Amino acid sequence: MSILKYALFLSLFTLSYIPLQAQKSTVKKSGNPVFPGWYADPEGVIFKNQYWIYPTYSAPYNQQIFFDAFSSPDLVTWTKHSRILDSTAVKWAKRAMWAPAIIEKGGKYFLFFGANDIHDEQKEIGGIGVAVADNPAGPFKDYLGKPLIGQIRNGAQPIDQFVFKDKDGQYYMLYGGWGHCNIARLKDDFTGFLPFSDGTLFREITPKNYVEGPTMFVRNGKYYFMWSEGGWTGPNYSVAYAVANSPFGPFERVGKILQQDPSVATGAGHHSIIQVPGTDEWYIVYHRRPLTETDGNHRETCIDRLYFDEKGAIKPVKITVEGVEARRLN
Ligand code: FUB
Repeated sequence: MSILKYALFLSLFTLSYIPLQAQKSTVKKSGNPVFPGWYADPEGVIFKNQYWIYPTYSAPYNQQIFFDAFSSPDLVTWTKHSRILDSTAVKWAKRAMWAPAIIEKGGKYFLFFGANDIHDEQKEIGGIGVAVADNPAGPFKDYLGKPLIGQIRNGAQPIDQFVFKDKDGQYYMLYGGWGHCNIARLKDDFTGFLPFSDGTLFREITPKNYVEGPTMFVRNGKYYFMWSEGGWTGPNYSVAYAVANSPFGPFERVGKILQQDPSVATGAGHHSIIQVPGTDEWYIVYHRRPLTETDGNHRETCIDRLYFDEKGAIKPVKITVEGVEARRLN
């Protein structure tokens, strides 16, 4: 080979090699959405060193008759578990099966869900139900044979429940649509509720601008209460929060931390929070609508990082197309 030809070969080789190397050193990311399909109201949790997401199947109400779940060892690779709960296993649930929340207790997995989109408890059966399984991937069976909450209390539609375990081991349910949020003390076996000292079962803790989708977690001894604001079918759906010294508040709205970004997506809301156990690493799991879509149900499940400032305030979330870096659990 002549020197000229060799130089040409060398430069061509170098040119094609450099981008490949750069690509190899790029950190693996989840991308957003983290899995394909129209899925909303994602409940992100960790079971046995795996991440799990339990979303609403986002479709017209009469087609919302089952739940799929997704699991991942690292937030990047997701496995779909189809129809972990189906309306055929819940004789009172006919449609609009929404917004799952799940906890593990004593080796059993309890999946709480809304069903039937009730507006009048005198005329309709529905509300918040609970299903149980021996495995996070199901199959789940109806636990009670009837709704756990089938009434409208304090103006709250019985949907969008979240189950919160307090520091003393007491489980609470926070729930409610139509701009009202209630908290209730769950019985140990999740078959009903225990009265508060004033005899009531459902205590209203609604903060300013609350619409639906409550969730709660504790960090550094403080109770962070978060919720969705705006209308879920529109671009302005968003998430705000408050902080208190108790799960009952009082909750003074601090401000929005999740909302649309005109360069990324609209309607970012109805979220959940994952903390990597034993660390101060936090993720927000939420849904949003692609910029190309206006159909209310065209919602996708996404994950981004959640950060706090030095005073414990939640920093506004940067919603991304890239998603989060691979993060395995030990
Ligand atoms: O997915 C159905 C409903 O949309 C949920 O219950 C609301 O919170 C909203 O996200």
